[in-house]
Amino acid sequence: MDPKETNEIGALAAAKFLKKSGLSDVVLSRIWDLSDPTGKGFLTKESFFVSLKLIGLAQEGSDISLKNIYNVLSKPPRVVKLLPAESTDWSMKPEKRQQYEQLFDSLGPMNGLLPGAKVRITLLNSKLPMDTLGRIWDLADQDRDGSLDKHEFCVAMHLVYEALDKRAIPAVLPPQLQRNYGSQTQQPQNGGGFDAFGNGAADGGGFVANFPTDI
Ligand SMILES: [Ca+2]
Repeated sequence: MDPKETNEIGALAAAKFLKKSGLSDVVLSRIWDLSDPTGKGFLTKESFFVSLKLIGLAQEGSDISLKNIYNVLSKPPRVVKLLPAESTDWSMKPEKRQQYEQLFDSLGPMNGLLPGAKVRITLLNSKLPMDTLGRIWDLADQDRDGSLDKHEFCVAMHLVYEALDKRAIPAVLPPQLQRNYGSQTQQPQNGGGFDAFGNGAADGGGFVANFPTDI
């Protein structure tokens, strides 16, 4: 046996990974026995997929047995790192949202929209790094029309303040900040993106120190 064989997953690494499913050790050891029936002590690529499928079955309450292995899962198996609730909760306090909404109104939206150029100045005043602001913009402008409506603006401001609080900006928009949080409706994703931060050096006039820090 070659322990460096890349297509094999050692027992320890596999166990660590499978534990992220949140299933009990009893269930996981049954899954392990079924996935590694000959007791090799490691999982091959195929037996790893078997174990994932069995996890999916266990998570939806089905029998974990090899005869169910071809059943179609109602949901994909969940094997996610369990993060502390604090770091995944991006919800905005109602009073904060209200303050962001007031700020939105004070910036003089046209037809309920603030153009990127206008928001850009406000965001630059936060003094956050440009790449952080660019990522915040990409997350906030959910319909990618180059403008922020009231909700998108609140998301942008919320992310700015969280970033100023040394929180890492998420790679995708957290569910709590999605427009239809709680409903199943998906926002249409249009092409033709707009990058408010990609081009053009900031002209000095933008850096007015009027970024509201008292929110
Ligand atoms: Ca938009």
